[in-house]
Amino acid sequence: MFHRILIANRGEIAQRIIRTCREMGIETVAVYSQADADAIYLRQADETICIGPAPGAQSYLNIPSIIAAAEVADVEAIHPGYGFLAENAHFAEVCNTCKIQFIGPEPETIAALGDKARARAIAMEAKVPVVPGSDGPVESEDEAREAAQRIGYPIMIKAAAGGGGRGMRIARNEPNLKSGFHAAMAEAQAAFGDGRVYLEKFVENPRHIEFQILGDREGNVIHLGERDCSVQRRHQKLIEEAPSPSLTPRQRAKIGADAVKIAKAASYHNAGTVEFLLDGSGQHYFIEVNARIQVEHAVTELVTGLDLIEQQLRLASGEKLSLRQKDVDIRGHAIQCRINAEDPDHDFRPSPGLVDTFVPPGGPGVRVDTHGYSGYRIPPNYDSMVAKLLVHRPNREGAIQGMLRALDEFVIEGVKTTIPLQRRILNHPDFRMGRHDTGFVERYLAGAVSRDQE
Ligand code: MV4
Repeated sequence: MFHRILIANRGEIAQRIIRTCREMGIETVAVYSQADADAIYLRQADETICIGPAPGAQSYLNIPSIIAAAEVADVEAIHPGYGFLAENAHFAEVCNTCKIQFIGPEPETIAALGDKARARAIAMEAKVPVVPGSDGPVESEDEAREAAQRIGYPIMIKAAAGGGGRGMRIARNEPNLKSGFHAAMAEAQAAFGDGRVYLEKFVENPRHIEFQILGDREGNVIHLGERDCSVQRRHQKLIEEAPSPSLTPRQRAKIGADAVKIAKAASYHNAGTVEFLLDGSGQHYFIEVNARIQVEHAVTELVTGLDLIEQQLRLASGEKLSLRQKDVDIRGHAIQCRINAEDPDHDFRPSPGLVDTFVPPGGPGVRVDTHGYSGYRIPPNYDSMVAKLLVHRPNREGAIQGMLRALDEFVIEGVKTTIPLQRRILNHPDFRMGRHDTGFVERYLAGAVSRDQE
């Protein structure tokens, strides 16, 4: 096992990684930008190094700065957390070159899965259902039109280098496809430096189900069940839960086995997530793989009793998987609310600044992963998540009840947060019955706006 690692991230995930390292006797080196000099995770690390000015590009995304810090601090490995450099194949490659273990999959795997058209091809090769679509990227308007004819409208145009909802467009007919194809290509080129796009049949109002997987270097792969992330607004997840209220045990076993097939086909080592869409008839379709630990990993920790950061460290240091599929036991129900500092009255724009009072809830089955405290100033430079509030209970009804109580108890003064919206969603009959899909929040908010205007 490693003796000393560097954490190339900030906020709650930096703190989360430090916690596991301390329990495992691993020394931690935390890096920070000038905007994070008063961050709480810096007090919990064994060593801290400033890596640059506030903008991410000059600090948490600055590969030479981070590698220099790792060399100076003499670490054996780097944990990238989520976001920033977590899925940057070039960074993983530089770590290898410098004889620093990147805590994640190999650069080749990150690169293969980062190309969403290639990931689709890997899934097809593994005989896992994908959404009907183009055979790889479409190179011209004519090729796009012919593929769309074959697939049938509506069509979704997706950037090969995209993912997570970035660079997507819906075309409901041929004129739409023509304009959408050129717009999506230009957007993808500008955003990712890679203008390649591919087509998929547009699945209307799907549910979003993702399977947590773990793989070791001997090729053993298991899944830890799913998370249902259907409560989203503009591709920002608001509420995540496990298990999904819309999967039967049979479906869970089938889709989980498909997630494992994809991971094996991609030689996936370490922790990752395989994303699927579930349509109204219960059919699942692979969409993409996230080659990192995710924000919502703790939902899986609560229902499995595992520490996923510990699993990542063990797998990255070369250990074999310590459990088999039959050892994975999903117990009870867990829900997470991402508490973002955003202003619901102004289109959820970020609401950074001074948090005067910050009193997190507690009690049975309540977990709060946060870097917030009374007097903390949320910098405007990074994402606006201030806390992850999780509740674990024997069943879904109990978890919702506990979450409503915990949201009520949470005191955050000085900044606006998403808490009022999350309370309303948890009280909504469709959510209560588990009947919501990915269009739920936007339909509900549109309804609320039109009512207000009456
Ligand atoms: C889709 C889709 C419908 N059909 N692909 C959005 C995030 C990215 N990971 C994939 N996404 C979608 N892909 C096809 N062929 C609908 C979405 C989608 C969505 C997916 C998950 C959660 C919320 C969503 C909201 C809008 C669209």
